[in-house]
Amino acid sequence: MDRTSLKIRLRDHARALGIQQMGVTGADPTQHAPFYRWWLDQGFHGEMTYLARDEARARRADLARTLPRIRSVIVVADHYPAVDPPGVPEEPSVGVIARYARGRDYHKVLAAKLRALARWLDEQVGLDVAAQGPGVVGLDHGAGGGSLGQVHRHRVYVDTGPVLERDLARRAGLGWFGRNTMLIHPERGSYFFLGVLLTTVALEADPPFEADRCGSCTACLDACPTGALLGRDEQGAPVMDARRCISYLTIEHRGAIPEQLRAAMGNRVFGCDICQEVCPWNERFAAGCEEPGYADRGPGERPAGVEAAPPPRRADTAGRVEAWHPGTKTPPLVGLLETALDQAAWDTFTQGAALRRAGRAGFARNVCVAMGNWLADGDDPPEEAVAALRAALRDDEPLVRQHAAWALGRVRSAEARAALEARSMVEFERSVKVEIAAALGP
Ligand code: B12
Ligand code: SF4
Ligand code: SF4
Repeated sequence: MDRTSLKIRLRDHARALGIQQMGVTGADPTQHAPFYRWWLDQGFHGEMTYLARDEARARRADLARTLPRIRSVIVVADHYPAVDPPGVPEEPSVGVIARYARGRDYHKVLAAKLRALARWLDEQVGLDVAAQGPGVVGLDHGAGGGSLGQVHRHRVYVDTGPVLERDLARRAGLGWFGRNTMLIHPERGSYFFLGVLLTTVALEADPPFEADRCGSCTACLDACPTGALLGRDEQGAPVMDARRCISYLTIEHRGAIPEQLRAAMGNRVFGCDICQEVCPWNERFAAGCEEPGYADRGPGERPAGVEAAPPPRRADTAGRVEAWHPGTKTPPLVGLLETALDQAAWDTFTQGAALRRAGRAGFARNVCVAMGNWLADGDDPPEEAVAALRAALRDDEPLVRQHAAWALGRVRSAEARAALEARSMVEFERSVKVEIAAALGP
């Protein structure tokens, strides 16, 4: 089979596995290494130090360091549902979880599909070998420089290694870099995951996507509530200061949320889709998806395809097999905070889900901020909301207590003030004491 027909059949097989778009590019080193370095030098990556390690940076620049004899890169786009109408959800008592994280962990779902694709590729290469007759093992499909006698190798990455996935996707023809830094497909918008299969099999490359279809639009820049999107540089690269991005703050950042950015988070408790929601390419093309695992879920439900975990063994949770949680569809903030304050409920809620990455304390921190935004300036805060924040003020983690104090400080009620005063008598952690003092005011 020649390289072109192999690619066509590979694409058909990808579709059969539920992958909507696939492209192929060569393994030449990236042209974007200087930009990437500049971006790190500005400190825009914040605490994501894994992006800056020397070894990982060198591997991003040249994939042959990851897979010697690499010949091709297969890039796939796996769509997740764009379920809500565009726009900021108006109900501040409900938490907003980014669309990509409402179902099953995409790393696992997509990596499984890519491994299946790699196995299929192996079988095809094997068939070719058989067609050549005995004695020819691991035929290299490359035109020239074929290395008979060598076994083919593949590596699968879904956001799990030093690979510039969006650069490879553009090179493989899947779309362009929007001003919001997302890779946008001209017929599907940007609500998709990227996955990459590095292989020593030589396949025909697709033409890269050269156009920039943003035109004069700046909707994403105008809509970003924290000013994280800085526009394009003189070469045309879209620039983001990740330290200001709500996605970074709610998922990757481990410490306190900078106070000046808390109000801008609104009711977002995990990730952010605003710069995708306002994008005309999503307004026009975003749709549902076929992958059941990515669907959102109701109260107490696990993501589709995730089996119940064995009962926990810890003494404090012994005997509790399934704990309640409010799901990811329209979860009330109070239910989310109660979930994040209870280890068993948190474990159930995040089982098999990308949500777990924020960590229990990080997620509780995010929900406290959202509750502070919801309850600020309201004259009659719901009793259960204040009760949940008071419970958060007793959490083991200072990070949670600190943000609970901030939220209670925004609540105008005697009960909230009394809770802060009582805690100030026993609190020992400096960061929390400072937050309580600020909340109580002069
Ligand atoms: C770190 C990271 C983040 C960080 C930083 C994001 C960022 N914009 O850099 C944070 C935590 C903020 C983040 C957020 C999100 N992320 Co993220 N993230 C990544 C990760 C792991 C690395 C990205 C990276 O290296 N950033 C550094 C910058 C410099 O690199 P870059 O974005 O690839 O940008 C390139 C261009 O600037 C280009 N460039 C350079 N010169 C030039 C010149 C020209 C002319 C042009 C056009 C371009 C260009 O060079 C860079 C490198 O190629 C990737 C997975 C991966 N391994 O690639 C996922 C990834 C980018 N994230 C993804 C997703 C889904 C998200 C969120 C939507 C999640 C959410 N809903 O909250 C948000 C979106 C926020 C946004 N607007 O980007 C998807 C994106 C899919 C897509 N359609 O683009 C990826 C690919 C993961 C995956 N496997 O699906 N993410
Ligand atoms: S994900 Fe949200 S905070 Fe981050 S750049 Fe987009 S709009 Fe701004
Ligand atoms: S909102 Fe406009 S500028 Fe931003 S990525 Fe979409 S088309 Fe480009």
